Amino acid sequence: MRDAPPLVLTFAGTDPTGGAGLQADVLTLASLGCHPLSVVTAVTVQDSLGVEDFLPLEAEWVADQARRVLEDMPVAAFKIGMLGSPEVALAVAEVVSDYPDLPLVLDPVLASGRGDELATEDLVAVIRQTLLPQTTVLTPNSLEARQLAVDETTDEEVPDLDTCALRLLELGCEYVLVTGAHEQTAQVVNTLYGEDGVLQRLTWERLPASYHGSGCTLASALAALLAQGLDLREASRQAQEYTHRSLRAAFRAGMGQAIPDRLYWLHEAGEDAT
Ligand code: PXL
Repeated sequence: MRDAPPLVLTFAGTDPTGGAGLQADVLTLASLGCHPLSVVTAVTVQDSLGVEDFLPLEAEWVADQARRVLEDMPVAAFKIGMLGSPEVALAVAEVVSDYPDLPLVLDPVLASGRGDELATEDLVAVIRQTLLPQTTVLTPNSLEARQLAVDETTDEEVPDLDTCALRLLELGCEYVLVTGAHEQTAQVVNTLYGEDGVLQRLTWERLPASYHGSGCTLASALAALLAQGLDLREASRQAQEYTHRSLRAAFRAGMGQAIPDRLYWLHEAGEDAT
């Protein structure tokens, strides 16, 4: 029997479109050679246009799913996506606190691609207080970075993105990778920050469509590559490259956002052979 590939445990909400959430994570992790372990945090009702509704699981069910596999299998990395409620976030924070040496990638899912709210201010507060201090790499888009860095109960002016990222580091995460697709720039600029400031700034061609689950793809790819032992800068570069290629190969399955093809290399291999 061969050795198991690296096991990556994702905590995520289900997305019946297969575009984002748990399904995006599973496809990405498998595509990059890891075995996905998946803990459902919430169930969503959505289509390619947006999220209609969601139901968070009972927190105890989330913790039980995770503890059962964690006691059976040697997990190499965690990825956390949509949490659905403050109670679920607390339960997840408690589970991962028993594994402080494992890399943890946190994608703060605060809204859908269309902007449907997926996290209340209470949930954001729990993420700040209990999950950021346990996070190896936080992967907010620029909107999430601003929302997490600024306390909405004050009327403070939002500082620039670099300052927001430094604040997120002060809240306890080791690294922050801020993605720039939502910024009004000709190209997409993604910036990796560590305690010494900017560690890496990579620029990507701005692609023409809007994509469902691009953030899930990036965060899962990063978790997969860290599970395989790549150092952070290299994992960040390769995860962005993988995401960019998945988006380039995206297809339109419904009326809304395009779905990234996390298995793009299957078709590339086919093209080479003919
Ligand atoms: O792309 C963020 C995201 C993550 N997880 C779930 C989602 C979405 C966006 O719609 O539905 C379950």
